[in-house]
Amino acid sequence: MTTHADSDRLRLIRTKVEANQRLSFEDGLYLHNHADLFTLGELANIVRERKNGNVTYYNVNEHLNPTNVCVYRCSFCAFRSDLKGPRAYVMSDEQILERAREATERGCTELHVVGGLHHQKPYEWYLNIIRIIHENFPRLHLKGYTAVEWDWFHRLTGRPTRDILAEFKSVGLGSLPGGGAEIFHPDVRSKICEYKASADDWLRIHQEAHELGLRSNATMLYGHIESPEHRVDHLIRLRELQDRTGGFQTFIPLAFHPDNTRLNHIQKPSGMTDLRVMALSRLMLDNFDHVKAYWIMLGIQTAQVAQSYGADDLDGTVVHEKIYHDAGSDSPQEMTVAEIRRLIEEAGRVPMERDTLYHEVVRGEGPNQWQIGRKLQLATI
Ligand code: V47
Ligand code: SF4
Repeated sequence: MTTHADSDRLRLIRTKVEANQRLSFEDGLYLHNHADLFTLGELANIVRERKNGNVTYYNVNEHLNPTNVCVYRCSFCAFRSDLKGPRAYVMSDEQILERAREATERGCTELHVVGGLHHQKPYEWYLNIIRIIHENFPRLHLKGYTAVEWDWFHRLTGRPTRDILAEFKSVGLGSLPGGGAEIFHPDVRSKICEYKASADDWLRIHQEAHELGLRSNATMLYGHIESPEHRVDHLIRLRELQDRTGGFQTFIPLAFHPDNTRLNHIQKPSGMTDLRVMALSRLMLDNFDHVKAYWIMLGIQTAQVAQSYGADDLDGTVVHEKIYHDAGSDSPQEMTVAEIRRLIEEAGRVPMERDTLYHEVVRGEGPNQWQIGRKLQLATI
């Protein structure tokens, strides 16, 4: 039940949001636990429209997961396989290049490259993937490898992650995806993915990437064993790094999908929770330009509604997604550009195709005929 004290608190938070002032940890927790969803959405929409007007972005992309074999055993993961497991696969260079060719022929501007940490593959294997794709298909932006993978490359070679990032950049890496962040708080991280890169490693690696001129994304995996405090703490740690570097582009809240995981006794988060976390993220991350409703993970309906709860980006056409489909996602395997645009227009927003770095994409006749246009910022829309 809402009390007078409650409504005073909410009024104060509303004043802060309207004045473009930063929300505290306590504000975030209060919003998470007490604000009704409608109010939360209304407040998040103020920030969303201040930053991105009425536009919702999308991109034309495909995913490439070169292997699902992984030395780690994160309890939330249905994608990974043991080295000799029946589902284990490793793509050959030919298969990798074929995927990049397919992406190019479909008019993709981006290939999203992430995978498992294979017990037997050397550092050069991962480097070569970026090198050969870039040499053969230089127009494809390669958004590749999570901080967990960069940390693994450090463990393989003993070299500093900064040098490794610089080497990958020199052979064609374009930016970093936001995966591997999960929940930063050690009370949770130690239970769901104890051996892989720590929160400090994740944040340091993104800082190094930003210092090298590589932009990156950030994520938060919610809806498993974490509490509201852990979610707000996670968002504030990201906000603090963004204050220092300004290198993050987009935040993507990721809803836990339990099927085929060791946490399959947990129910997947409801649509109400998805929208609450989306709106809270938009409000707390006042220094992030974009918040993405990743439709593969949210489902098409919730992604559509999320455009009124803080989200200004739907990600892409996303062909060959495995991580969520292995964990029970019943979203389709891909969406056509026409479908994405309809989803956006039906929500009363204006669809705009972007490249990975948020430049306008100007399309000609055939799928391959596209040019990168101006940098998309609210002031130029
Ligand atoms: O790091 C794994 C998560 C992430 C499950 O940067 C799961 O543009 C839910 O980071 N249920 C990979 N989540 C995906 C990712 C991503 C996706 C789309 C766009 C971008 C971007 C990044 O998926 C992993 C992990 O946090 N994950 N298993 C699961 N069962
Ligand atoms: Fe491996 Fe990534 Fe799955 Fe963890 S989430 S088990 S690091 S593939």
